[in-house]
Amino acid sequence: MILPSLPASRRSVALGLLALLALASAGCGPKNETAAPAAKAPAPGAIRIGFLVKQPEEPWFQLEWKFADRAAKDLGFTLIKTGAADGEKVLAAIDNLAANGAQGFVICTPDTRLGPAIVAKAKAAGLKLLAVDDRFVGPDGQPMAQVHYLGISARKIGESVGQTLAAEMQRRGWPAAETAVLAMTYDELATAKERTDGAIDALVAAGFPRDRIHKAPQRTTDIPGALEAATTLLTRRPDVKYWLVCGNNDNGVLGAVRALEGRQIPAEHAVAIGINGTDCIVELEKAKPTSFHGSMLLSAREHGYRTAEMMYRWIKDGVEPPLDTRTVGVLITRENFRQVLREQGVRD
Ligand code: FCA
Repeated sequence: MILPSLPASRRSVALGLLALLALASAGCGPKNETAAPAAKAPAPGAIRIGFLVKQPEEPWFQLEWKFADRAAKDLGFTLIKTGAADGEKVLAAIDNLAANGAQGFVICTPDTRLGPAIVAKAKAAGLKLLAVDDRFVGPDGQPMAQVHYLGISARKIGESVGQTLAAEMQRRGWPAAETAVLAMTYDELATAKERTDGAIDALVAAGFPRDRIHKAPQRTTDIPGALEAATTLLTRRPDVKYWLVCGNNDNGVLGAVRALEGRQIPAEHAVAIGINGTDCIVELEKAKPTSFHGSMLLSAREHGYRTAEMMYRWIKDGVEPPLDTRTVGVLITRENFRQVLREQGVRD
């Protein structure tokens, strides 16, 4: 069962079923010894921590894993990495972690509405839980504030994208009447919506006309999904000469850049700024500049190393992590990316 491909109504039914299944396994399964709090903390070498990510093919998540691996090496615990692209895989992975003697896990869920099912399952298995990147959403559609979370300051980072786009437009002397914004959106995910809303609001605050801001909703958050959405939008707006591009992350913006190229729009007629800074390195290294101007580099170290370390301390010493931790982003461009990536330990 792949939930993201189901229509919205069927999806909520499927999610409900998953939640019920998780609850059922909590109540009716064989009596679960691990559900009771451990009498004493496990020895460091016996600590096993899971790290589940929704899109293991995305460089961002590979880097989170790389930093989590480093934490495991430094602190002496075992890290169990799993890619889980749908709800069924997530629930199976949690079972697997419990069977393998893990005491907790960090997760970027493939669907934030799986939150209640994941919480129920983790509780039944006696596993500690920390959500990273994408915050769980409860049945009321609100963030599950009681679930420990580390994510980005999404709105602020989006605003920086918008401010940078406005400044680049001004520097190039593009008239507003010939310029438009292409916002690659994925509003189903709160952190993604906050990012693009922030970028759009900052552009409007800088004086950009709201009616020249066009949203291209992505069906999937990978490059093909973005390419398709951007191509549809660009085909409908052949009159625009200059484009400013923002989006949820690097892959969304890269899809738009490929779509602009497909429409024969010259690289110097567009400025595109991504978020992550980790999935655009090849793009920034290209000898001939594309319209991909830069990206807000997030801290994969904080999201990978720090979350794993928080989980470790929680299991070993009983130190509960803060409920809500937010991280910042810094702009990287063709001019500074090599140096910043080196300083951040992303690249040697
Ligand atoms: C979400 C996005 C990722 C990354 C992360 C911090 O999970 O899908 O690309 O931006 O937030």
